[in-house]
Amino acid sequence: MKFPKDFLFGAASASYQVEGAWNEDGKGVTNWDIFSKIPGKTFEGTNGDVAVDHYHRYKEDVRLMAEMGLESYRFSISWARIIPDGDGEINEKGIEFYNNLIDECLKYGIVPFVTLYHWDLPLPLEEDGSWTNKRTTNAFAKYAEVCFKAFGDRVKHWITFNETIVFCTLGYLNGAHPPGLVNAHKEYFQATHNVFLAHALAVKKYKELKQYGEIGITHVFSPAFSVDGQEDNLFAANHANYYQTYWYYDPILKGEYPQYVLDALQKKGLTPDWTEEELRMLKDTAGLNDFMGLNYYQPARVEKIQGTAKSVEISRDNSTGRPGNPSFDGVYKTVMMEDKVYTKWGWEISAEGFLDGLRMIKERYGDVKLYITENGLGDEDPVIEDEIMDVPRIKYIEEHLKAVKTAIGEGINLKGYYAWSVIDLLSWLNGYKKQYGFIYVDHKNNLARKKKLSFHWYKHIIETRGEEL
Ligand code: 8VR
Repeated sequence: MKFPKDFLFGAASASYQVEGAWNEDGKGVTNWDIFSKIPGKTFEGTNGDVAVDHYHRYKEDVRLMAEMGLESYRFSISWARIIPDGDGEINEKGIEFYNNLIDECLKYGIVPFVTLYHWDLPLPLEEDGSWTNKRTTNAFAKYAEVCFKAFGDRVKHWITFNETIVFCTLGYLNGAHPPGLVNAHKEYFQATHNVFLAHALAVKKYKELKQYGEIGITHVFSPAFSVDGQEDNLFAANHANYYQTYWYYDPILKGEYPQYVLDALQKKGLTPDWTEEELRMLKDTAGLNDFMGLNYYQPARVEKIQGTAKSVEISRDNSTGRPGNPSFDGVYKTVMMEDKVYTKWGWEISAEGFLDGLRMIKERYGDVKLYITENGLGDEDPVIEDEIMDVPRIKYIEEHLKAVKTAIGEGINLKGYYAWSVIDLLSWLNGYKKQYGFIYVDHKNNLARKKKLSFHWYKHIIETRGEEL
């Protein structure tokens, strides 16, 4: 079987991780411009000031994507390039940059798939309460509208937010992302609600503009499974799915929060401040979502904590996706299992978990249209006689694409696959050591680009529409 004709083979990036040019052409300062420079926050103090210089080299990069046969490029817009202070004046130079990038993609027939928020927030909003302040919510709606009007004639695929769970968990529970708060439970839930509301406002606006494209959100997809058949661990896995998946997916796809979590929040005094009108807004816009984007790297293996949990430990290891953290409420923890396979950063490799998770999504949310908006292998790539032989990455993507194919065969409405990442880029917390790309960037040679083995492999997969998988 070949993948259907309308299925998009793509790859992804994010503004802060690739662009650099952090203070050029009128761009405002962001939360990450500041946070990454606080000693100890990132691996070897790396930051996005230059990143891989995509801002200046986008033409070369898009040409390489075209050579690879890429059908779609998912990238994010840096809010602070468009509206430097968050909710004030528009910066025409910022609009110009993304116009050029979009036009460059279209020149080769590459479909631009645009994320509005991939974690870089204009500093004035960050300093005024970040996502706990509804000022940020309203500012986002305005920023989104500016983007729809500037780019919507050519961009027909929009993602509002990337991985709300990650920037809220790392920002408010374990201090590893800005604003760097630890165990701020109330703020955490408030921030998630304010993001869902911002998403709803943007979706409503997008539909009012009648640009006839599609809009959705991208969430982490990390389905939780019990480590065994024991009752309390099965309970823990279900509990984890409520907090880690349904809390995020339900307000978007069902327009309401899961009652199971609401009841617990009320008991603990953690219910976000919201109005009836806001809740109605979520309800009214749920049906307007065109798709859900899933970023899948690994499932969660869950175990019930007996007794009381240690509080969240703030170490880089625990903040970068390696299992081991207790849940904020001390009910369960994620664990590494002996019979599973892990990457060098401790992320489980499991295409089966992916497929089982997709079935779980179909069961709860029906036929919603899905895109895999990220999936890939973080590795230190082997270099043999000057060639980047990233065979483990090929294996990883191959297995996951097979799972996608099986899912489509089962009637799961999957319309595209975006490998993370198109090019090696800056990892938020792991510097340049952890590579994900099809294109290598030589940091010792003026950031020169070089095709990896996986580049040629993915090109073949796209050409043959995955027939051999
Ligand atoms: C996703 C993020 C993306 C990347 C990839 C890979 C990190 C990284 C944590 O959570 O959307 O920005 O972020 O995962 O892993 O290493 O930078």
